[in-house]
Amino acid sequence: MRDYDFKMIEKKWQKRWSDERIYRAGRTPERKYYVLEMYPYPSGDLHMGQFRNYLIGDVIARFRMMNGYEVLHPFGWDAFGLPAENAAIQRGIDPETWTMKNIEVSRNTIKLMGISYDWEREVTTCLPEYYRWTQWVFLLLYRRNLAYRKKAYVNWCPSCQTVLANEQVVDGNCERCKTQVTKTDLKQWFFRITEYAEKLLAGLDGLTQWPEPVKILQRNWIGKSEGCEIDFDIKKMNKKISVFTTRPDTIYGVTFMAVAPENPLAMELARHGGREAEVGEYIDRSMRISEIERASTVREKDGVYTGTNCINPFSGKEVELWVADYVLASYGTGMVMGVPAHDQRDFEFAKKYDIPIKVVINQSGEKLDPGSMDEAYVEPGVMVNSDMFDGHDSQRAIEEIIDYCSKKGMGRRKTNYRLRDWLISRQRYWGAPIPMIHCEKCGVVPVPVDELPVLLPREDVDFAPRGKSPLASVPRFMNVKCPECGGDAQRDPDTMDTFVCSSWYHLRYSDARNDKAPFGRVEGASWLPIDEYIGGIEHACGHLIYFRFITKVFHDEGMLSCEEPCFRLFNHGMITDEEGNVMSKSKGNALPVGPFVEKWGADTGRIAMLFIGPPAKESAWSERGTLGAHRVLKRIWKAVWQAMFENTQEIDIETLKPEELTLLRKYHWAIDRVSRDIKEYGHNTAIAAIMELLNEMQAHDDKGSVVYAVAAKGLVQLLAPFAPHMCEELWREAVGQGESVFRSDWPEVDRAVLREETIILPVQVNGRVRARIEVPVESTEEEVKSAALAEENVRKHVSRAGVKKIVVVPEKIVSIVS
Ligand code: ANZ
Ligand code: ZN
Repeated sequence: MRDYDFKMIEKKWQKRWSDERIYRAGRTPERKYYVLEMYPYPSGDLHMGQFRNYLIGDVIARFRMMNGYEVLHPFGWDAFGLPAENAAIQRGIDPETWTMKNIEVSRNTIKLMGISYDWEREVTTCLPEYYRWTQWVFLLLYRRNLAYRKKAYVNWCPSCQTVLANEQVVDGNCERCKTQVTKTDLKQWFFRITEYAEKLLAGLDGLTQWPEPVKILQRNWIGKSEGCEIDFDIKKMNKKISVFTTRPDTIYGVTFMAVAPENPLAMELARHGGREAEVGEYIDRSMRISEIERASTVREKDGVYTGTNCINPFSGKEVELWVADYVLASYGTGMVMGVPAHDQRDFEFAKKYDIPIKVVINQSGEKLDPGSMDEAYVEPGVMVNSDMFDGHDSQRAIEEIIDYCSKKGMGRRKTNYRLRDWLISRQRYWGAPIPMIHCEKCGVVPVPVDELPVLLPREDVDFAPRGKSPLASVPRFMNVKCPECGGDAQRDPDTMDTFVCSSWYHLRYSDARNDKAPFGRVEGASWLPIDEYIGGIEHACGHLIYFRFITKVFHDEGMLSCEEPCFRLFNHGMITDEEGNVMSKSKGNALPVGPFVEKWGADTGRIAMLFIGPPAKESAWSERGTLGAHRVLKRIWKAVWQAMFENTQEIDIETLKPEELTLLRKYHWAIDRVSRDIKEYGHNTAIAAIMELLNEMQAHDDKGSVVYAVAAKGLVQLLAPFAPHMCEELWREAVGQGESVFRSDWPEVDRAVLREETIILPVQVNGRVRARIEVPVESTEEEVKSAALAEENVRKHVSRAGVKKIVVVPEKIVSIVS
């Protein structure tokens, strides 16, 4: 037996795998499996904590390879963005040099860990060969009328003379110079994601293998609400205003109206009411508060009267028009009808300014007295003080009133979404230039597709923020000829949000070197959708909505057959230090990979990382874990070398000694466990099963037996996805195989050996049998539950709200309440 010389082994196989291109994905696979981990931002070197999701994905990719799939497991870099620009400003290196250096360092670190990426498909979003197609995506959206320009408010620091991102505004002040931030309006590019609100919402129902929390976050983010718009006449002004409400049943309780400060109507009403000064001052003040603070339920509501009134179309009563900053300009019509008796925000507002409170909905049987209310009554009930609707059930009256409004021409049915269009312009240098040209004569003209990419200028750029895009001061870049009239024109000086780059990278991987199109139709159809996508939950409402949106646009363009980018999403837990702080460079507790691998080897790091706990849960990294993992590998190394692989007779169960049968059973049990656990993200328990098999082998006296050899050979295969280098070495040198272990067939469970009995259990959903499942008698409760929930017909009957309760009566029935 040789020593376990991990340094030699890891170096040797990393080179061989790369030379033999064993991770290379084909063009049009027959039986495909696409495993993807969210790509990183190259801000320096990658540390150990960041490897968890890459390792989780790597095990799955290798497992699928051994199960006869053609696997696509690619990698890339989210390489545009602010940190590169800041580093450039601070250290005087240009952003590209800084970024490419980080990529180089991180790539080597990944290679050290032996992850099965197909480097021939690597994408780097800041390179022209990639961002050319990001620009193409922009033009695609423009052509489909999904990209448009409008004025929008942005955070503005009057001292730095620059636009600030939300995260650069701290307590209303500029992060850098502490000056109070104001708002300014700039013409900016938007993607019309709201056009896809309904599709994005409906699509969630089909994503049965997405974590429920992500879907809930997306549903709330899209925030569909159904109601109506009601029109009010403004007094002594030939003008109507409309408000969006989900509670038209409270229309008789309106005692004031409120307009958002940004709404141009606010000043118009103030002028009409002769209160320009007061209102103007109020607007200035409220522009300094962020939307988040404004929408906060705890902040005291305030506002100012415009001096103008309007008429309730139902009651004919006159009410005051106010400006209030709890009204959001970007939602509904940027106006609300104030119903203090039945809306808490309106209640607080009315209390503060002594506005009347009129109760129009009573709890059945009980009469509410406005004087004694200390909060709004928001529940449904019976309508009162509402003319012809008195006595009606308020819930039903919502529909009646909407119909009545439409019939009388006083309003219309309306569905609103919280989702806003996606602001993609950035007044920054380090991003993909927006491929548009501004011509005095022709207006806004797209750059012709065959002139892409619009290259980011590398020299003579002043990155320091000066209140406009850095590109605006590079004449070489800005001055162009108009593609339409040939006259002098200007480029758009803005760059795109980096979330645009990542909204389509999963598509590029299907055909990463294509220089005629973002990807080929055939390649896209062959590889997409992603089979498993692994990353953090923090992207639930950003990237994970954007990439669904862009995928749907490609689908509608006829370039993709799938409508969703991926059907299975996994959110991994974070790696922390022993005190429970998330491992990160900024916290100073990041474990560098290079020295670790030097000391312990990549395989030890991989086992330690994957054995640390369930992949979905947060887990603490420890020295002890590393030591334990290293010892296990050494034991396995020894146990495998002890086997006599020349013994290849067929095993006849009938003639086996009891000790041999025990080992053989354990082996088949381990195959079953490891296979199931890898599919269900139980990487840690899969390793535990391999360790149980190892214990059984070590307890086995006759290391020369055929059964021992069979178990040892199988163990090498089962462990290969987790500790690929050591297993490849054992496979070729100890077991004596000529081809890579990753080209071998995953071992098969022999149920006859397991002698596993199964039973059939009925599965009820809300009291009715919807399926029958066959499960092993020894299944745990969790296994029975997940088998039940995996049934197609069960899923169909579990309502959108999900599972409320699930009860397993052992060996009898599974009952689900939904
Ligand atoms: C009158 C009313 C009475 C309302 C009542 C609620 C309760 P969702 O469900 O989130 O869509 N609203 C409308 N536009 C607004 C804006 N631009 N800024 C702030 N609030 C706005 O909320 C719809 C409700 O939010 C609407 O229904 C409106 O208040 C308010 F007892 O109208 B409601
Ligand atoms: Zn022109």
